[in-house]
Amino acid sequence: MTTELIKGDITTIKADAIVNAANSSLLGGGGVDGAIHRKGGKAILEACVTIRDKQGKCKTGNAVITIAGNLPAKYVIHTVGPVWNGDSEEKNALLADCYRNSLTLAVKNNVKVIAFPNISTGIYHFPKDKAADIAITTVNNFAQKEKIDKVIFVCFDDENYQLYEEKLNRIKQ
Ligand code: AR6
Repeated sequence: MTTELIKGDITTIKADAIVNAANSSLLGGGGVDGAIHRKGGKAILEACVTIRDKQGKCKTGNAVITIAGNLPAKYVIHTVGPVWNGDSEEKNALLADCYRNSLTLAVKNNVKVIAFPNISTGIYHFPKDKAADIAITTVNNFAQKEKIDKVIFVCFDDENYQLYEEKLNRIKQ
């Protein structure tokens, strides 16, 4: 498994799957979730509604997979990050669950290239530095990582991009 860092909009990425930082309703919202539903079209929302009808809301740390509608990716993996409200081991573990459960779902669906946004670091206010450490560590420790060819970290804002650049370069050295 290799990792790649991109600065930009995840809705433009042609990966087998892009990950959405959703909320437990799975019915859309702002941030990256809003962008994915806007550009992907209503087929994604319909697929989310079908999942909700079957299983109810998506719990924090869990992930579900849908088609990607009009997006260049094949699938969207929707995961629900934790809302930050002060340091706690529980929140850290839930953010790690998002990455691990998304990767597990990717493997199950034969996804080889997967792109992640910086889950929870926008509207959910998770500290960016800590979130980047959790994301990179969890991806690198993923048990079945030989089944994934590439993980793309897509950073939308400068601060996240710089953090990931620094941390990924440190690992490579
Ligand atoms: N491509 C890539 N990254 C993006 C994009 C984009 N088009 N747009 C924003 N980001 P957020 P959260 C980055 O707020 O914190 C929604 O309302 C952004 O800079 O999208 O997990 C959901 O429905 C930030 O670094 O997600 C939930 O209610 C990162 O994506 C809630 O927000 C995550 O920011 C989830 O909050």
